[in-house]
Amino acid sequence: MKIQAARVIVTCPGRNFVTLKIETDQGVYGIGDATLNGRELAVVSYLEDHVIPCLIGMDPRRIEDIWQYLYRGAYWRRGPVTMRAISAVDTALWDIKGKMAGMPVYDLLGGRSRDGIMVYGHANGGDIEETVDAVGSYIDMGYKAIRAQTGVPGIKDAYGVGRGKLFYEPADAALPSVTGWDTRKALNHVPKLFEKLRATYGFDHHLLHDGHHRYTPQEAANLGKMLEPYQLFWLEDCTPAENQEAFKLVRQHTVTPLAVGEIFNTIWDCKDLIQNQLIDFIRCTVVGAGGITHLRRIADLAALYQVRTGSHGATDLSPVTMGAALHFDTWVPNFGIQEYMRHTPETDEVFPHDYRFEAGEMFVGDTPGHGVDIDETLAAKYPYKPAYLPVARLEDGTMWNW
Ligand code: GCO
Ligand code: MG
Repeated sequence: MKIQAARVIVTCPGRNFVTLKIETDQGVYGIGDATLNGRELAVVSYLEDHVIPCLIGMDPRRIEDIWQYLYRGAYWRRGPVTMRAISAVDTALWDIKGKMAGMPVYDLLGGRSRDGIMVYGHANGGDIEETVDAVGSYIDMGYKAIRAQTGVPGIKDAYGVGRGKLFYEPADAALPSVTGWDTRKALNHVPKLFEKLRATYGFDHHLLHDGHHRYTPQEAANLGKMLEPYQLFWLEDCTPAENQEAFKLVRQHTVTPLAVGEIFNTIWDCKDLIQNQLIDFIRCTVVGAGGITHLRRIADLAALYQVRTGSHGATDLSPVTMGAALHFDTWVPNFGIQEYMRHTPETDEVFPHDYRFEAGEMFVGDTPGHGVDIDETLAAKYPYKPAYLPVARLEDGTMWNW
């Protein structure tokens, strides 16, 4: 069996997605997500110019060998562009493997560990009252877990506050828009949101919050301590994680559960965090961290230290990633939770899939492979549209972490 052809499909049904399609000489094809929000075209070139020429003629059944070839063979290892390209190839090959075996990917991995996958949605609002209402609407939709983000008085375009109701789309301009940040204002405000949420809805639902890399370790520890009475499911990206040791300081001061990893791209980014039990959930994804093959390694390491998975699942991860992630989540023994921001209807039309949402959980189908396809005719109707993530500056103009 050989890889006969492969091509990259870029489409923008409301936002940009990059999809790799690998075709074999036996008429079976597989698809993988290669979307890197705001840097999509870098991955397109990496795949078209440096990966696809090497793939032609390879045996698609050799998933591990191809992974090792693309990782070690690049010489320049790791990084979001390289690892997204590898992820896309890996995911497409697992899709092919499932189709050839007539089995859904979760069965190839080792079968079901659960039926339903608990997911969390994104509730947000311009102020605390709006956000409290938004959380109520997610509770009404049946969600058991809800992330809450609110506008902060005095901060321009606070992170996570969308303009629509269901869809917060951060890549909002052809060149980066500038948002503001002020940690003191956030620290004075965020605990009030969760105090109000618990007073309104009690403690029956999981509440999550995303710090989005904004705090220093000491500030993150302070926020974690202040949130303890509200029993969050997790505080995410509380401080930048390039320095994994920074989490030691946070961990010393708070028992608020910590989650990190949506921007990680290999096990090396989180090895120390996991081995020193500095986090409770690892957020790496199928699309970002080397595909199913590498994410499985990360999850197995995490399991040794009772760290659970909590994969990123924002709108900028395509339905291909969502489908593959749900198969992974159905199998992985140390599952924690899956982010599910929902996609727009036009996106769901471009990417037909068999997963479904019901009463706060997602369920995969039993279609062989990962159960997601791409309608190339429809995809062609939505040409690429340049879109960048915002940047953030402090009030004195200092560049900060968006
Ligand atoms: C999340 C993420 C997103 C990211 C986005 C970047 O927790 O869902 O932090 O909000 O900002 O995925 O492209
Ligand atoms: Mg996040």
